[in-house]
Amino acid sequence: MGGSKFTAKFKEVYDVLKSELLQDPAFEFTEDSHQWVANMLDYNVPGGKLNRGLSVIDSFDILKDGKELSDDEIILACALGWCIEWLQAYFLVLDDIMDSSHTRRGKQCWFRLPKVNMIAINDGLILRNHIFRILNNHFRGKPYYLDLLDLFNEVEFQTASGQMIDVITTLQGEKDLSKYSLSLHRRIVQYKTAYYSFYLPVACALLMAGEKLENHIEAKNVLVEMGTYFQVQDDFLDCFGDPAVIGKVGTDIEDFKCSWLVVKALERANEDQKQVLYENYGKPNQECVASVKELYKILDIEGAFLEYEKQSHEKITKSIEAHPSEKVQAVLKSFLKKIYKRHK
Ligand code: DMA
Ligand code: MG
Ligand code: MG
Ligand code: MG
Repeated sequence: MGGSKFTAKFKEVYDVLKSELLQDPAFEFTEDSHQWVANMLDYNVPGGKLNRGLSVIDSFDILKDGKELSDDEIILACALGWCIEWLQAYFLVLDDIMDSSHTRRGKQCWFRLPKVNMIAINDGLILRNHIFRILNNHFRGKPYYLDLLDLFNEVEFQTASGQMIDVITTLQGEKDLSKYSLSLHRRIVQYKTAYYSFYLPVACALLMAGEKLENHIEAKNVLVEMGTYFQVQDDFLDCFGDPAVIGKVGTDIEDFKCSWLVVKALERANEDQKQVLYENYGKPNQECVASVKELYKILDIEGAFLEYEKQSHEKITKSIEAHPSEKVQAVLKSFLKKIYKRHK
């Protein structure tokens, strides 16, 4: 995980944005509501790896090609990075409800706190609205403001659509493992993860650098590929990661998720082993979960993952090296370095 030289500055900007949001003239805060939002933000926004947020300023810095960033540019790039972290917080608060998760970033999921419960849904909406409050505050006068709004709207739509297909494939009464395939998996993860986690940070940096996004379709394709790889890692860590390190306890097996692991297992299983999967996958019962994990061991799904990781890294590196612009190559490589062989 290559640290960013902007980490300290980035964290400072969080406090600035938070205090601006808590003085938003469009809403008259009372002491209670002020306290609620302050606490909700601190609980949900800053506690992650910050990879996505930092990638905006790291990418922008590379695009400036050695030219020192002005104080104003630093603040703007950090604010955009935080908009992505806010977007992520919004999706995670709702994702944890839909996935019946218990822990996130080493703490109870927000909706699991007794005093929060389903207020978490509205908190998700508040987090979402904050993005556009921040963009309005800091970018209203910029020539790329409309492009930014379009970008955030489009990526949010793609992510919500990805979340939709992630959950509708698990619907009760239609639990059918035979429909799970690598192509379905790919479709889900491109939409639910790749656009917002990989394309969005770089697209933000490109817009700040005065670029037009329609000229960067190649970079977008590579970033979507990286995002797919990242979500395969997430699927792997859900089952094989250390909860103390990843900060969450996996639920994919119980939730009947179209995880890369189950797709691989179906590919490798004989008829008897398939039967074990059909009988145990998607049940909220620890013995069933253990049987599935046991089968993953027998089928050496970990070995399959390591092989995938290697091949995917090679393929992405080749696509990066085929890119005509060295600056864009550097942006993509720095992003790939942040995630290759990650453990959290
Ligand atoms: C997460 O997929 C996707 C979004 C848009 C939050 P996931 O449920 O696998 O994520 P996690 O493992 O972090 O709950
Ligand atoms: Mg989840
Ligand atoms: Mg989910
Ligand atoms: Mg997951």
